[in-house]
Amino acid sequence: MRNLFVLTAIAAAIVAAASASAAPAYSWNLSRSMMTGFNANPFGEGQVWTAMYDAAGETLNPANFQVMPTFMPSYNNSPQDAWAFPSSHSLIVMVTTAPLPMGASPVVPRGMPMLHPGPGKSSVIRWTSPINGQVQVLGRVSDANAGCGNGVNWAVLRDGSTVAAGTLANGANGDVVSFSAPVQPGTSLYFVVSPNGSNHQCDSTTFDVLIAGK
Ligand SMILES: [Ca+2]
Repeated sequence: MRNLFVLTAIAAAIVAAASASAAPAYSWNLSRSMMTGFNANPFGEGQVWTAMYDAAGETLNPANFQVMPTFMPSYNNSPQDAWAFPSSHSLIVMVTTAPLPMGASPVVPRGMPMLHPGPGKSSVIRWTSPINGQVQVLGRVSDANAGCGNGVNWAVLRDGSTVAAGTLANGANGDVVSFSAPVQPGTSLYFVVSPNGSNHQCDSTTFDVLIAGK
């Protein structure tokens, strides 16, 4: 009887191990990816994420999106690692590596994805699907710096189509993004922050994103 119990336990463990390898967790957490491999671009497990910018301005057209060229750890001598376009002031995609004080605004916690557009240019994070199925997307976008400026425009695109969009007043906290969409390998979602006209000052914007697929 005792041997039968042991054998049953071993069999159950084998089944559990087999199912664990056969059914990977189809979830992608932008913060987790940025905290564990942001020194590459694309980045994250499976390299599904890419830090980008809109080379043509604020077009919301993925044909104009280019890969951010330069990794800048401890950007501006502050606790944020960034992919940036150094010759275009403040055009950056970043993650906080420690709590980041933001003047009059709440401190941004460690591990928060942030985008900062440049003058008349959007910053972008792309997620490219490795699966064929359906994804549920949940995000939260917030103007992280009330110190100056006129707020930001944000958008989420699925390939060339706008799925969600909004405007945040200066310092506004914040908008929720929630939708479900079909995807195939190569389908891209784009998380875009634009400067709201040409005023990009104090446009640091948090963009927390979880994508769950099945
Ligand atoms: Ca602005």
